[in-house]
Amino acid sequence: MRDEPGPVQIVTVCKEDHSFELDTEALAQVLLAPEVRDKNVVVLSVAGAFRKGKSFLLDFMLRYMYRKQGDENWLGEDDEPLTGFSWRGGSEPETTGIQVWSEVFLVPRSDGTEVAVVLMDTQGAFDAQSTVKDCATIFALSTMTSSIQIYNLSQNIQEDDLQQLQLFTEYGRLAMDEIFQKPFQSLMFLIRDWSFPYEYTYGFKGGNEFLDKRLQVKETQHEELQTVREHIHSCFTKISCFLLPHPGLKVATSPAFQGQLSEVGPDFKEQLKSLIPKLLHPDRLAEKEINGNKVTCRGLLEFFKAYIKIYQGEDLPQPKTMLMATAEANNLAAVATAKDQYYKSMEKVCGGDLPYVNPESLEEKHHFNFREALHTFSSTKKMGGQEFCDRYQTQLEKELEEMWVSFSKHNESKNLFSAFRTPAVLFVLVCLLYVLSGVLLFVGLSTFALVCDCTLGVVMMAMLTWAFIRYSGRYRTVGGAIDQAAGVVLEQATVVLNKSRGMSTGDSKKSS
Ligand SMILES: Nc1nc2c(ncn2[C@@H]2O[C@H](COP(=O)(O)OP(=O)(O)OP(=O)(O)O)[C@@H](O)[C@H]2O)c(=O)[nH]1
Ligand SMILES: [Mg+2]
Repeated sequence: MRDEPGPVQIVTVCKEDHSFELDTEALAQVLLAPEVRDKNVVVLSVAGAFRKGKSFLLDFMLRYMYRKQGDENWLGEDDEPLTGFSWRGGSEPETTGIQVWSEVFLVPRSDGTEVAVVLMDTQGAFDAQSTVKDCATIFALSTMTSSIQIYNLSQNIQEDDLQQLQLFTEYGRLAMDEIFQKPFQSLMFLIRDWSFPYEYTYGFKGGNEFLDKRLQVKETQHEELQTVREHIHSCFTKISCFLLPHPGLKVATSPAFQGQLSEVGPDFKEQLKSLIPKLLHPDRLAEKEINGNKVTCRGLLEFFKAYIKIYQGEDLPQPKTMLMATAEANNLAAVATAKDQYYKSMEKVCGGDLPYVNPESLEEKHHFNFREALHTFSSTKKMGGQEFCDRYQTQLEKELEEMWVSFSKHNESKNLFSAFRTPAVLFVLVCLLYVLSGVLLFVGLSTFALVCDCTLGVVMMAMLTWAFIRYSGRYRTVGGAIDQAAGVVLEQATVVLNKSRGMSTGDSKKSS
């Protein structure tokens, strides 16, 4: 026996570290029920700001699904409390994460097929505990997994509603493997408490006219407004809008209201009776498609698992508040300008083909330009406050230091001696070995002289190899090894020379 149907929490948001968890078992229990698992799935989700009656609306959809057969009065009795997804009055958020109804409804269509309908409720966006990333993830996940997303808005479509939609859908698009022409399916703007029926009538007709006007892209519009609209058009295959009247003051303000229809405004009831059957009409229910293929309940479970993994990973960029994003852009631009200024000034001193500069005077120039670049950075107007800017200043200092190291190395490579250091060392080594071998042969130590000759041969081979590598530019690792070996020899020789010089000056001091 199955339990009483009810909401099932499938995605939870951890309040402390803002991470997401998918309850695979719970979702599997819903989606892998034997009678539905191989049916094509329709997912209807409701998303939007918190405390705007999302769960309340879904509960009327549940009533419709349970009672539609033969019951004209599916909306309910006058004194019947409204149950289903948990909803309530008050100012604090109610729904968390993502929930689905435990029962998947099988709906027969006129063509003889059956589809499985999943109803999905989501956590309200922009509450006091969620970050932008939390809201974006919930919205993106529900949009990616649903075939009909209802964007629940209050009173009007404001420009910031469109901007949020753009941000959230872009976040969803990022997570999808390929960029499709239209990555998501159907989007329905549902405007609650519509107060201007004399301009646009309640329902789909007025709604679609209103939406057309709002989403119109005009040549005369600012680019920012155009981009938002084009983005929204490009993301969804179908966009519609429904204008719903205010449900009455009892619904909105009474703490004792339990959902009894007697206290709901007649206009609201009438529009619900029009909206819900249209939305859930068997032949209008759009099946979930991914990659152009219809998805079954079983398939949906796999997509859920894959998508949540993407949002749990570290690969996606962090969506931020508008202030944070703007401040970051300001600071990055200031860092880039300062770096550019430093680079150009140093290029004038020692860049490209300019001749070798004395290291000390180059360092002086570096310090001067470094200070100038930091000054440019700090005098550029930036948002985000001092502490935020300090972080970018540290980054700038680090990057300038790296540039300085590379400039100084480049300058060093122009020094004629350093260019010929390796052959010079090898040449001196050849001469010394030659003389040493002669001396050893003279005193009769022919075995040692032979060793010397062999070493001399090796060094000469190294010299030739080095010359070939420098000429051809190939086998550079071998060239690097020879350079390194010559460097070590030179270093050791300098140490020995310094030591012997130190000893001799010590001796002369003692004797004096
Ligand atoms: N003004 C107004 N209030 C409504 C409407 N529909 C429901 N409400 C009331 O809004 C309040 C919140 O309803 P919920 O369904 O819990 O809202 P929600 O959007 O699911 O809230 P969260 O789960 O916290 O995001 C309840 O007191 C409802 O009576 C509506 O169309 N207009
Ligand atoms: Mg809710």
